[in-house]
Amino acid sequence: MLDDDTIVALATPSGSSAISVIRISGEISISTVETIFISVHSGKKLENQSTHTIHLGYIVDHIDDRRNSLDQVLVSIFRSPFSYTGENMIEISCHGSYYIQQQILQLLIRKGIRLARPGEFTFRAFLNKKMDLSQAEAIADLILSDNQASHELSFQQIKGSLTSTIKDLRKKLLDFYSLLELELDFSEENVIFAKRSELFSFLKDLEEILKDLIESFALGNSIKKGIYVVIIGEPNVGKSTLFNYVIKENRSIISHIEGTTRDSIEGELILNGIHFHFVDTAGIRDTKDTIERMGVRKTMEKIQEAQVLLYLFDASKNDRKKQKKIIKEIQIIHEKNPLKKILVIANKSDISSFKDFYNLKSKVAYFFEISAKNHHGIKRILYTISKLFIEKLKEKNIIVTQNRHYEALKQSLKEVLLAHEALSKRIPEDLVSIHIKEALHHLGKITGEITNEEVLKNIFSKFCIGK
Ligand SMILES: Nc1nc2c(ncn2[C@@H]2O[C@H](COP(=O)(O)OP(=O)(O)OP(=O)(O)O)[C@@H](O)[C@H]2O)c(=O)[nH]1
Ligand SMILES: [Mg+2]
Repeated sequence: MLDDDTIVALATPSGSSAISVIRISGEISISTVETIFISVHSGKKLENQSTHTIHLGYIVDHIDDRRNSLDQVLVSIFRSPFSYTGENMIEISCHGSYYIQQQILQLLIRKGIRLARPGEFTFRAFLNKKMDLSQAEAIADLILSDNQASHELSFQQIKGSLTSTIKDLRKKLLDFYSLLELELDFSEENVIFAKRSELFSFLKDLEEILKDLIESFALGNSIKKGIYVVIIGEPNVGKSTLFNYVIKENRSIISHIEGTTRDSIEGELILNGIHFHFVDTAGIRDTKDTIERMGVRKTMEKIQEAQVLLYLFDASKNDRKKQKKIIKEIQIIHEKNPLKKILVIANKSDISSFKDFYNLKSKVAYFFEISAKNHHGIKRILYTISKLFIEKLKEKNIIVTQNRHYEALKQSLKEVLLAHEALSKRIPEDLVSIHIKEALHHLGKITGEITNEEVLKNIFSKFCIGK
Protein backbone atom coordinates (compact mmCIF):
# COMPACT_ATOMS: atom_id res chain seq x y z
CA MET A 1 0.00 0.00 0.00
CA LEU A 2 2.97 2.31 0.58
CA ASP A 3 4.07 4.19 -2.53
CA ASP A 4 7.79 4.74 -2.49
CA ASP A 5 7.79 7.85 -4.63
CA THR A 6 8.46 11.31 -3.20
CA ILE A 7 5.52 13.65 -2.63
CA VAL A 8 5.06 17.38 -2.23
CA ALA A 9 2.24 19.66 -1.09
CA LEU A 10 1.59 23.10 0.25
CA ALA A 11 1.02 22.66 4.01
CA THR A 12 -0.35 26.16 4.56
CA PRO A 13 -3.43 27.64 2.85
CA SER A 14 -2.96 28.72 -0.73
CA GLY A 15 -2.98 32.51 -1.35
CA SER A 16 -1.08 35.40 0.19
CA SER A 17 0.27 35.21 3.71
CA ALA A 18 3.47 36.15 5.50
CA ILE A 19 5.03 32.72 5.06
CA SER A 20 4.07 29.50 3.29
CA VAL A 21 5.35 26.03 4.01
CA ILE A 22 5.93 23.43 1.30
CA ARG A 23 6.40 19.88 2.52
CA ILE A 24 8.25 17.14 0.73
CA SER A 25 8.46 13.54 1.88
CA GLY A 26 10.21 10.50 0.42
CA GLU A 27 13.55 9.01 -0.38
CA ILE A 28 14.75 11.70 -2.80
CA SER A 29 13.38 14.77 -1.01
CA ILE A 30 16.73 16.07 0.25
CA SER A 31 18.67 15.26 -2.91
CA THR A 32 15.99 16.89 -5.10
CA VAL A 33 15.79 20.11 -3.10
CA GLU A 34 19.57 20.17 -3.32
CA THR A 35 19.21 20.73 -7.08
CA ILE A 36 17.18 23.92 -6.66
CA PHE A 37 18.69 25.39 -3.47
CA ILE A 38 21.74 27.59 -3.03
CA SER A 39 22.85 28.16 0.55
CA VAL A 40 23.85 31.67 1.61
CA HIS A 41 27.06 30.03 2.77
CA SER A 42 28.76 29.14 -0.47
CA GLY A 43 29.52 25.50 -1.00
CA LYS A 44 27.23 24.23 1.79
CA LYS A 45 25.43 21.04 0.68
CA LEU A 46 22.04 19.98 2.12
CA GLU A 47 22.97 16.33 1.63
CA ASN A 48 25.77 16.76 4.19
CA GLN A 49 23.58 18.39 6.85
CA SER A 50 22.23 16.57 9.89
CA THR A 51 18.58 15.96 10.69
CA HIS A 52 16.57 18.70 12.42
CA THR A 53 18.64 21.58 11.06
CA ILE A 54 17.48 24.74 9.27
CA HIS A 55 19.28 26.43 6.38
CA LEU A 56 18.92 29.85 4.77
CA GLY A 57 19.30 30.11 1.03
CA TYR A 58 17.75 30.79 -2.40
CA ILE A 59 15.46 28.75 -4.62
CA VAL A 60 16.69 28.74 -8.22
CA ASP A 61 15.51 27.14 -11.42
CA HIS A 62 18.99 25.94 -12.35
CA ILE A 63 21.67 25.46 -9.79
CA ASP A 64 24.18 27.16 -12.12
CA ASP A 65 21.99 30.20 -12.64
CA ARG A 66 22.57 32.07 -9.40
CA ARG A 67 21.30 35.41 -10.66
CA ASN A 68 17.67 34.31 -11.28
CA SER A 69 16.64 33.22 -7.82
CA LEU A 70 12.91 32.90 -7.13
CA ASP A 71 12.84 33.53 -3.39
CA GLN A 72 14.90 33.55 -0.23
CA VAL A 73 13.77 30.62 1.93
CA LEU A 74 14.46 28.52 5.01
CA VAL A 75 14.84 24.81 4.47
CA SER A 76 14.32 22.38 7.37
CA ILE A 77 15.73 18.87 7.14
CA PHE A 78 14.25 15.81 8.83
CA ARG A 79 15.99 12.54 8.11
CA SER A 80 14.31 9.15 8.16
CA PRO A 81 13.14 7.79 10.57
CA PHE A 82 13.03 10.98 12.66
CA SER A 83 10.27 12.80 10.80
CA TYR A 84 6.48 13.08 10.80
CA THR A 85 6.12 10.49 8.04
CA GLY A 86 9.14 8.44 9.04
CA GLU A 87 10.70 9.17 5.64
CA ASN A 88 13.26 11.77 4.58
CA MET A 89 11.45 15.09 4.73
CA ILE A 90 12.09 18.69 3.85
CA GLU A 91 10.02 21.72 4.64
CA ILE A 92 10.61 24.85 2.60
CA SER A 93 9.40 28.03 4.31
CA CYS A 94 9.05 30.60 1.55
CA HIS A 95 7.35 33.98 1.31
CA GLY A 96 3.61 33.55 1.14
CA SER A 97 2.84 34.69 -2.37
CA TYR A 98 0.63 32.57 -4.60
CA TYR A 99 3.13 32.98 -7.43
CA ILE A 100 6.12 31.81 -5.37
CA GLN A 101 4.16 28.83 -3.95
CA GLN A 102 3.13 27.67 -7.42
CA GLN A 103 6.58 28.22 -8.94
CA ILE A 104 8.34 26.15 -6.27
CA LEU A 105 5.71 23.38 -6.53
CA GLN A 106 6.08 23.25 -10.31
CA LEU A 107 9.85 23.27 -10.05
CA LEU A 108 9.73 20.23 -7.75
CA ILE A 109 7.22 18.45 -9.98
CA ARG A 110 9.54 18.99 -12.97
CA LYS A 111 12.27 17.33 -10.91
CA GLY A 112 10.17 14.16 -10.58
CA ILE A 113 8.32 14.71 -7.33
CA ARG A 114 4.55 14.21 -7.41
CA LEU A 115 1.73 16.17 -5.77
CA ALA A 116 0.49 14.49 -2.60
CA ARG A 117 -3.06 13.21 -2.24
CA PRO A 118 -5.24 14.37 0.68
CA GLY A 119 -3.88 13.01 3.97
CA GLU A 120 -0.99 11.24 2.27
CA PHE A 121 1.67 12.51 4.70
CA THR A 122 -0.33 11.22 7.66
CA PHE A 123 -1.10 8.00 5.78
CA ARG A 124 2.63 7.42 5.36
CA ALA A 125 3.14 8.19 9.05
CA PHE A 126 0.55 5.52 9.87
CA LEU A 127 2.09 2.92 7.52
CA ASN A 128 5.54 3.65 8.96
CA LYS A 129 4.11 3.10 12.47
CA LYS A 130 4.67 6.70 13.56
CA MET A 131 1.10 6.68 14.85
CA ASP A 132 -1.87 4.34 14.93
CA LEU A 133 -5.15 4.84 13.15
CA SER A 134 -7.03 6.46 16.01
CA GLN A 135 -4.23 9.00 16.41
CA ALA A 136 -4.27 9.75 12.68
CA GLU A 137 -8.03 10.32 12.82
CA ALA A 138 -7.57 12.62 15.78
CA ILE A 139 -5.18 14.77 13.73
CA ALA A 140 -7.94 15.40 11.18
CA ASP A 141 -10.24 16.37 14.07
CA LEU A 142 -7.62 18.61 15.65
CA ILE A 143 -7.27 20.62 12.45
CA LEU A 144 -11.05 21.06 12.29
CA SER A 145 -11.59 21.82 15.97
CA ASP A 146 -12.77 25.38 16.57
CA ASN A 147 -13.23 25.39 20.31
CA GLN A 148 -11.38 24.41 23.44
CA ALA A 149 -13.42 21.30 24.26
CA SER A 150 -13.13 19.60 20.86
CA HIS A 151 -9.47 20.61 20.75
CA GLU A 152 -8.90 18.88 24.09
CA LEU A 153 -10.71 15.74 22.96
CA SER A 154 -8.70 15.38 19.76
CA PHE A 155 -5.43 16.23 21.46
CA GLN A 156 -6.05 13.62 24.15
CA GLN A 157 -6.54 11.05 21.37
CA ILE A 158 -3.35 12.12 19.56
CA LYS A 159 -1.42 11.60 22.76
CA GLY A 160 -2.72 8.04 22.59
CA SER A 161 -4.94 7.54 25.64
CA LEU A 162 -7.56 5.59 23.68
CA THR A 163 -4.84 3.67 21.89
CA SER A 164 -3.10 2.55 25.05
CA THR A 165 -6.38 1.46 26.71
CA ILE A 166 -7.41 -0.56 23.66
CA LYS A 167 -3.95 -2.07 23.18
CA ASP A 168 -3.82 -3.08 26.82
CA LEU A 169 -7.25 -4.76 26.70
CA ARG A 170 -6.39 -6.47 23.45
CA LYS A 171 -3.16 -7.86 24.81
CA LYS A 172 -4.88 -9.41 27.83
CA LEU A 173 -7.66 -10.79 25.67
CA LEU A 174 -5.11 -12.21 23.25
CA ASP A 175 -3.36 -14.02 26.12
CA PHE A 176 -6.61 -15.75 27.07
CA TYR A 177 -7.34 -16.52 23.44
CA SER A 178 -3.94 -18.19 23.00
CA LEU A 179 -4.47 -20.33 26.09
CA LEU A 180 -7.95 -21.39 24.94
CA GLU A 181 -6.58 -22.28 21.52
CA LEU A 182 -3.83 -24.29 23.18
CA GLU A 183 -6.44 -26.21 25.14
CA LEU A 184 -8.23 -27.02 21.89
CA ASP A 185 -4.94 -28.32 20.46
CA PHE A 186 -4.65 -30.64 23.43
CA SER A 187 -8.36 -31.39 23.64
CA GLU A 188 -7.83 -35.11 23.95
CA GLU A 189 -5.73 -34.70 27.06
CA ASN A 190 -8.44 -32.54 28.62
CA VAL A 191 -6.05 -30.01 30.12
CA ILE A 192 -6.97 -26.48 31.22
CA PHE A 193 -4.57 -23.62 30.62
CA ALA A 194 -6.86 -20.59 30.90
CA LYS A 195 -8.12 -20.33 34.46
CA ARG A 196 -11.89 -20.02 34.17
CA SER A 197 -12.36 -17.80 37.20
CA GLU A 198 -9.74 -15.36 35.87
CA LEU A 199 -11.23 -15.35 32.39
CA PHE A 200 -14.66 -14.80 33.88
CA SER A 201 -13.63 -11.79 35.92
CA PHE A 202 -11.58 -10.36 33.06
CA LEU A 203 -14.57 -10.56 30.71
CA LYS A 204 -16.69 -8.83 33.35
CA ASP A 205 -14.15 -5.98 33.68
CA LEU A 206 -13.86 -5.73 29.93
CA GLU A 207 -17.63 -5.40 29.64
CA GLU A 208 -17.61 -2.49 32.06
CA ILE A 209 -14.77 -0.70 30.30
CA LEU A 210 -16.36 -1.15 26.88
CA LYS A 211 -19.75 0.03 28.14
CA ASP A 212 -18.12 3.09 29.62
CA LEU A 213 -16.34 3.92 26.36
CA ILE A 214 -19.51 3.36 24.34
CA GLU A 215 -21.45 5.60 26.68
CA SER A 216 -18.83 8.35 26.35
CA PHE A 217 -19.52 8.59 22.61
CA ALA A 218 -22.79 10.50 23.04
CA LEU A 219 -20.89 13.22 24.89
CA GLY A 220 -17.82 13.09 22.64
CA ASN A 221 -19.86 13.26 19.49
CA SER A 222 -22.01 16.14 20.65
CA ILE A 223 -18.98 18.11 21.80
CA LYS A 224 -17.30 17.54 18.45
CA LYS A 225 -20.35 18.62 16.49
CA GLY A 226 -21.63 21.24 18.91
CA ILE A 227 -24.39 20.83 21.48
CA TYR A 228 -27.97 21.64 20.46
CA VAL A 229 -29.92 23.84 22.85
CA VAL A 230 -33.48 24.24 21.61
CA ILE A 231 -35.81 26.93 22.99
CA ILE A 232 -39.44 25.81 23.07
CA GLY A 233 -42.72 27.03 24.51
CA GLU A 234 -46.10 28.48 23.62
CA PRO A 235 -46.34 31.46 21.23
CA ASN A 236 -45.43 34.88 22.56
CA VAL A 237 -43.64 33.74 25.73
CA GLY A 238 -40.38 35.44 24.69
CA LYS A 239 -38.39 32.66 22.99
CA SER A 240 -37.03 34.89 20.23
CA THR A 241 -36.21 37.65 22.72
CA LEU A 242 -34.12 35.20 24.75
CA PHE A 243 -32.55 33.71 21.60
CA ASN A 244 -31.45 37.07 20.17
CA TYR A 245 -29.92 38.11 23.46
CA VAL A 246 -28.04 34.83 23.89
CA ILE A 247 -26.50 34.81 20.41
CA LYS A 248 -25.89 38.59 20.57
CA GLU A 249 -27.61 39.27 17.24
CA ASN A 250 -31.10 40.32 16.18
CA ARG A 251 -31.65 37.21 14.11
CA SER A 252 -35.26 36.43 15.06
CA ILE A 253 -38.19 38.79 14.64
CA ILE A 254 -39.83 39.75 17.91
CA SER A 255 -43.41 40.96 18.13
CA HIS A 256 -46.41 40.88 20.42
CA ILE A 257 -48.29 38.87 17.77
CA GLU A 258 -48.63 35.19 18.57
CA GLY A 259 -46.98 32.91 16.04
CA THR A 260 -44.30 35.38 14.91
CA THR A 261 -41.56 32.76 14.52
CA ARG A 262 -42.59 30.23 11.89
CA ASP A 263 -39.33 28.50 11.11
CA SER A 264 -36.52 27.34 13.35
CA ILE A 265 -33.51 29.65 13.41
CA GLU A 266 -30.03 28.71 14.58
CA GLY A 267 -27.27 30.73 16.19
CA GLU A 268 -23.86 29.77 17.54
CA LEU A 269 -22.29 30.44 20.91
CA ILE A 270 -19.09 29.23 22.56
CA LEU A 271 -19.48 28.91 26.31
CA ASN A 272 -16.46 28.02 28.44
CA GLY A 273 -14.78 26.46 25.43
CA ILE A 274 -17.78 24.35 24.38
CA HIS A 275 -19.59 24.98 21.11
CA PHE A 276 -23.39 25.32 21.41
CA HIS A 277 -25.99 25.66 18.65
CA PHE A 278 -28.97 27.60 20.00
CA VAL A 279 -32.23 27.09 18.13
CA ASP A 280 -35.26 29.39 18.24
CA THR A 281 -38.47 27.62 17.26
CA ALA A 282 -42.08 28.28 16.32
CA GLY A 283 -44.29 28.39 19.39
CA ILE A 284 -46.20 25.17 20.02
CA ARG A 285 -49.98 25.53 19.75
CA ASP A 286 -52.94 24.14 17.84
CA THR A 287 -53.39 26.30 14.80
CA LYS A 288 -55.23 26.18 11.49
CA ASP A 289 -52.59 28.25 9.71
CA THR A 290 -50.74 25.88 7.33
CA ILE A 291 -47.37 27.61 7.52
CA GLU A 292 -47.51 27.86 11.29
CA ARG A 293 -48.42 24.18 11.51
CA MET A 294 -45.36 23.32 9.43
CA GLY A 295 -43.32 25.40 11.87
CA VAL A 296 -44.75 23.49 14.83
CA ARG A 297 -43.89 20.19 13.13
CA LYS A 298 -40.35 21.45 12.64
CA THR A 299 -40.17 22.38 16.33
CA MET A 300 -41.01 18.75 17.16
CA GLU A 301 -38.12 17.60 14.96
CA LYS A 302 -35.73 20.05 16.62
CA ILE A 303 -36.71 18.65 20.02
CA GLN A 304 -35.40 15.28 18.82
CA GLU A 305 -32.02 16.81 17.90
CA ALA A 306 -31.61 18.68 21.17
CA GLN A 307 -29.36 17.72 24.04
CA VAL A 308 -30.80 20.60 26.09
CA LEU A 309 -34.33 22.01 26.00
CA LEU A 310 -35.16 25.43 27.33
CA TYR A 311 -38.87 25.32 28.11
CA LEU A 312 -40.10 28.90 28.36
CA PHE A 313 -43.43 30.13 29.73
CA ASP A 314 -44.93 33.54 30.42
CA ALA A 315 -44.82 34.12 34.19
CA SER A 316 -47.23 37.04 33.96
CA LYS A 317 -49.96 34.77 32.69
CA ASN A 318 -49.36 32.11 35.25
CA ASP A 319 -51.78 30.49 37.66
CA ARG A 320 -52.07 27.13 39.36
CA LYS A 321 -54.04 25.62 36.51
CA LYS A 322 -51.39 26.67 34.02
CA GLN A 323 -48.65 25.28 36.24
CA LYS A 324 -50.35 21.89 36.28
CA LYS A 325 -50.45 21.95 32.50
CA ILE A 326 -46.74 22.83 32.33
CA ILE A 327 -45.79 20.06 34.75
CA LYS A 328 -47.73 17.58 32.68
CA GLU A 329 -46.10 18.71 29.44
CA ILE A 330 -42.60 18.54 30.90
CA GLN A 331 -43.32 15.04 32.15
CA ILE A 332 -44.40 13.95 28.68
CA ILE A 333 -41.33 15.48 27.05
CA HIS A 334 -39.12 13.90 29.67
CA GLU A 335 -40.65 10.45 29.26
CA LYS A 336 -40.11 10.60 25.52
CA ASN A 337 -36.58 12.00 25.87
CA PRO A 338 -35.12 10.75 29.14
CA LEU A 339 -31.55 11.74 28.24
CA LYS A 340 -32.26 15.37 27.41
CA LYS A 341 -31.78 18.03 30.04
CA ILE A 342 -34.85 20.22 30.42
CA LEU A 343 -34.53 23.67 31.93
CA VAL A 344 -37.84 25.29 32.82
CA ILE A 345 -37.82 29.07 32.57
CA ALA A 346 -40.41 31.56 33.83
CA ASN A 347 -40.01 34.62 31.59
CA LYS A 348 -41.34 38.20 31.88
CA SER A 349 -40.67 38.29 35.62
CA ASP A 350 -40.53 42.12 35.24
CA ILE A 351 -44.30 42.32 34.69
CA SER A 352 -45.37 39.30 36.64
CA SER A 353 -46.98 39.69 40.04
CA PHE A 354 -47.36 35.96 40.41
CA LYS A 355 -44.40 34.72 42.43
CA ASP A 356 -45.55 31.35 43.70
CA PHE A 357 -43.80 28.74 41.62
CA TYR A 358 -43.26 26.42 44.53
CA ASN A 359 -45.24 23.54 43.09
CA LEU A 360 -43.50 23.80 39.75
CA LYS A 361 -40.03 24.28 41.22
CA SER A 362 -40.28 21.13 43.26
CA LYS A 363 -41.32 19.07 40.26
CA VAL A 364 -38.56 19.94 37.81
CA ALA A 365 -34.78 19.52 37.88
CA TYR A 366 -33.87 23.05 36.75
CA PHE A 367 -35.99 26.15 37.29
CA PHE A 368 -35.20 29.80 36.50
CA GLU A 369 -37.02 33.10 36.68
CA ILE A 370 -35.85 35.64 34.11
CA SER A 371 -36.72 38.72 32.15
CA ALA A 372 -35.47 38.15 28.62
CA LYS A 373 -36.37 41.71 27.71
CA ASN A 374 -34.34 43.25 30.55
CA HIS A 375 -31.61 40.59 30.35
CA HIS A 376 -32.13 39.49 33.94
CA GLY A 377 -31.25 35.97 35.04
CA ILE A 378 -29.91 34.78 31.68
CA LYS A 379 -26.28 34.45 32.77
CA ARG A 380 -27.31 31.87 35.35
CA ILE A 381 -28.97 29.76 32.64
CA LEU A 382 -25.88 29.84 30.43
CA TYR A 383 -23.67 29.00 33.38
CA THR A 384 -25.86 26.00 34.23
CA ILE A 385 -25.82 24.70 30.65
CA SER A 386 -22.05 24.87 30.29
CA LYS A 387 -21.53 23.37 33.74
CA LEU A 388 -23.64 20.35 32.79
CA PHE A 389 -21.15 19.43 30.07
CA ILE A 390 -17.92 20.51 31.75
CA GLU A 391 -18.72 18.24 34.69
CA LYS A 392 -19.48 15.33 32.40
CA LEU A 393 -16.21 15.91 30.54
CA LYS A 394 -14.26 15.88 33.79
CA GLU A 395 -15.90 12.62 34.90
CA LYS A 396 -14.54 10.66 31.95
CA ASN A 397 -10.92 9.68 31.45
CA ILE A 398 -11.33 8.80 27.81
CA ILE A 399 -14.02 10.06 25.49
CA VAL A 400 -14.79 8.36 22.20
CA THR A 401 -15.46 10.84 19.43
CA GLN A 402 -15.36 8.80 16.22
CA ASN A 403 -18.37 6.98 14.87
CA ARG A 404 -16.04 4.28 13.55
CA HIS A 405 -14.65 3.61 17.03
CA TYR A 406 -18.12 3.62 18.53
CA GLU A 407 -19.31 0.95 16.07
CA ALA A 408 -16.22 -1.19 16.66
CA LEU A 409 -16.64 -0.95 20.43
CA LYS A 410 -20.30 -1.97 20.19
CA GLN A 411 -19.45 -4.98 18.05
CA SER A 412 -16.67 -5.93 20.39
CA LEU A 413 -18.95 -5.67 23.43
CA LYS A 414 -21.50 -7.90 21.72
CA GLU A 415 -18.86 -10.60 21.28
CA VAL A 416 -17.60 -10.23 24.84
CA LEU A 417 -21.15 -10.69 26.15
CA LEU A 418 -21.57 -13.79 23.97
CA ALA A 419 -18.24 -15.19 25.19
CA HIS A 420 -19.32 -14.54 28.76
CA GLU A 421 -22.63 -16.26 28.23
CA ALA A 422 -21.03 -19.24 26.51
CA LEU A 423 -18.59 -19.57 29.38
CA SER A 424 -21.28 -19.49 32.05
CA LYS A 425 -23.44 -22.01 30.23
CA ARG A 426 -20.46 -24.30 29.84
CA ILE A 427 -20.87 -24.31 26.09
CA PRO A 428 -17.87 -25.99 24.40
CA GLU A 429 -14.64 -24.03 24.59
CA ASP A 430 -14.28 -23.56 20.86
CA LEU A 431 -17.35 -21.29 20.85
CA VAL A 432 -15.99 -19.13 23.63
CA SER A 433 -12.80 -18.90 21.68
CA ILE A 434 -14.62 -17.82 18.48
CA HIS A 435 -16.33 -14.93 20.26
CA ILE A 436 -13.08 -13.82 21.86
CA LYS A 437 -11.41 -13.88 18.47
CA GLU A 438 -14.19 -11.69 17.05
CA ALA A 439 -13.93 -9.27 19.99
CA LEU A 440 -10.18 -9.02 19.33
CA HIS A 441 -10.83 -8.35 15.68
CA HIS A 442 -13.20 -5.44 16.38
CA LEU A 443 -10.89 -3.86 18.95
CA GLY A 444 -8.02 -4.12 16.47
CA LYS A 445 -9.98 -2.08 13.96
CA ILE A 446 -9.82 0.97 16.23
CA THR A 447 -6.06 1.23 16.39
CA GLY A 448 -5.58 -0.02 12.85
CA GLU A 449 -3.91 -3.30 13.77
CA ILE A 450 -6.66 -4.80 11.65
CA THR A 451 -7.78 -2.74 8.65
CA ASN A 452 -8.85 -3.03 5.10
CA GLU A 453 -7.91 -0.74 2.27
CA GLU A 454 -11.38 0.72 1.86
CA VAL A 455 -11.54 1.86 5.49
CA LEU A 456 -8.11 3.47 5.18
CA LYS A 457 -9.05 5.22 1.95
CA ASN A 458 -12.18 6.57 3.55
CA ILE A 459 -10.36 7.86 6.62
CA PHE A 460 -7.52 9.59 4.80
CA SER A 461 -9.68 11.07 2.07
CA LYS A 462 -11.20 13.33 4.74
CA PHE A 463 -7.87 15.04 5.32
CA CYS A 464 -6.73 18.13 3.52
CA ILE A 465 -3.88 17.99 1.03
CA GLY A 466 -0.58 18.70 2.76
CA LYS A 467 -1.47 16.88 5.99
N1 LIG B 1 -42.27 42.52 29.69
C1 LIG B 1 -41.61 41.61 29.04
N2 LIG B 1 -41.92 41.37 27.74
C2 LIG B 1 -41.22 40.44 27.08
C3 LIG B 1 -40.16 39.72 27.70
N3 LIG B 1 -39.65 38.86 26.77
C4 LIG B 1 -40.36 39.03 25.64
N4 LIG B 1 -41.30 40.00 25.83
C5 LIG B 1 -42.28 40.50 24.82
O1 LIG B 1 -43.15 39.43 24.49
C6 LIG B 1 -43.53 39.53 23.11
C7 LIG B 1 -43.23 38.22 22.41
O2 LIG B 1 -41.84 38.02 22.37
P1 LIG B 1 -41.14 37.03 21.34
O3 LIG B 1 -39.71 36.97 21.72
O4 LIG B 1 -41.47 37.41 19.96
O5 LIG B 1 -41.89 35.70 21.73
P2 LIG B 1 -41.84 34.25 21.03
O6 LIG B 1 -41.98 33.26 22.11
O7 LIG B 1 -40.66 34.17 20.16
O8 LIG B 1 -43.16 34.26 20.16
P3 LIG B 1 -43.53 33.40 18.86
O9 LIG B 1 -42.41 33.53 17.88
O10 LIG B 1 -44.78 34.02 18.35
O11 LIG B 1 -43.75 32.00 19.30
C8 LIG B 1 -42.77 40.72 22.53
O12 LIG B 1 -43.63 41.82 22.54
C9 LIG B 1 -41.63 40.90 23.52
O13 LIG B 1 -41.14 42.22 23.59
C10 LIG B 1 -39.84 40.01 29.06
O14 LIG B 1 -38.96 39.45 29.68
N5 LIG B 1 -40.61 40.95 29.67
MG1 LIG C 1 -40.47 33.89 18.19
